[in-house]
Amino acid sequence: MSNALRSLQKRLPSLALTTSLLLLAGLTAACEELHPRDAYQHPAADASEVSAWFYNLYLVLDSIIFFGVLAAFFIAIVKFRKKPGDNALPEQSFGDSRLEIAWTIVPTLVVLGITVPTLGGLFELAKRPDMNQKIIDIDVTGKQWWWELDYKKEGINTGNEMHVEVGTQVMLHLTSADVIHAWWVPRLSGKRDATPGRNYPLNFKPKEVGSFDGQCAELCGASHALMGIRIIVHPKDGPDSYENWVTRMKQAAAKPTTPQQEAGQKVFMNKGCVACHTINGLSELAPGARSRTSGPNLTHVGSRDYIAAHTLKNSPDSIATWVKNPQAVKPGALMSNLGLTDQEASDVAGFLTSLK
Ligand code: HEC
Ligand SMILES: [Cu+2]
Repeated sequence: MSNALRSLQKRLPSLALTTSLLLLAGLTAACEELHPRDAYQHPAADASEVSAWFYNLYLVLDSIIFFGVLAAFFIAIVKFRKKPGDNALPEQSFGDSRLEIAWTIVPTLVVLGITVPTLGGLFELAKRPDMNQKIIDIDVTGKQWWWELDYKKEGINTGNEMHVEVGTQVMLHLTSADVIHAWWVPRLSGKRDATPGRNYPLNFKPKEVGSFDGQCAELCGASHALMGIRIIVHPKDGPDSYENWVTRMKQAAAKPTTPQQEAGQKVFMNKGCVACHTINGLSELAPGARSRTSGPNLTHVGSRDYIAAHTLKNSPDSIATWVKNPQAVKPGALMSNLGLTDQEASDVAGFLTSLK
């Protein structure tokens, strides 16, 4: 045995101990603060509660195994360490059927203990919800690099920020317009692919009012990392209720009230924006207009928390930055750089911000 190997062998126990302690410290630190995408300690819907239950089950089972193996390891290195002056060959053993049976049965039981409940969980998640209750149906289309959200029954088309109601069943119908994307808002449900030509369901019932962030979970091109999601869960009553949001969204866009907003509206109508974006009550007035969905519907863009799929906090400044050079914000963004002047950019930003 080389010297290096021998010294490594000597240091092995302390190395193993340090690694385990570090791991443990990392785990406890991770448990402390509420991360916006932490599904396992703070699930906020029935579907994510199922995942959280399994996460915790595996955590317990795996910890038992991990610490069991670690204990056996330490016992072995202490008990069977070479004693000074003892140069005899250790006792040689050749096969032990009790041991072999044990290490066949125990892992089988562990695997079964994980598989059986997991299958139950899969069926639970795939169950079609009771259709005799209020259901919010939303067609979700993944696009490079944003999400089109279509509420067919309500007649609302919007992007990136999904609004739903606490305690009400949500049914998503996921597809894609280009490559494979994946919908993932961890605190509300597991991941589901959005695949071109397919329609995959994803069901959940939110239990908590608030904003929940997510992310496209499939490597889908240059700006995959900038394809975020936000779900806003509204209360059932009060000024901030889901029904009030629906009523607001069904209204046509606000009319410009200041000279800057008027100038901005002209930029929108004359600089090519209508080729890709719809503003209900306005785009129809453009020559040859029809509903355009290659870019997000902007009828109420001023009421979003973020723009460009959770990439920039919504503000007049960030809209101006975005429209002046989308690719600088989001590499490969499929919005043309229309060469707006600073004035045009800030006018159109003022106009779009007013569309609450
Ligand atoms: C070639 C099509 C196209 C044209 C033309 C276009 N856009 Fe876009 N726009 C897009 C796409 C695609 C996105 C989504 C980009 C992303 O998030 O990856 C977008 C996003 C936006 C957003 C952010 C919306 C949100 O909710 O995230 C704003 C604001 C916007 N465009 C304004 C404009 C304005 C103003 C013009 C005209 C000066 C314009 N766009 C011209 C395609 C276009
Ligand atoms: Cu994607």
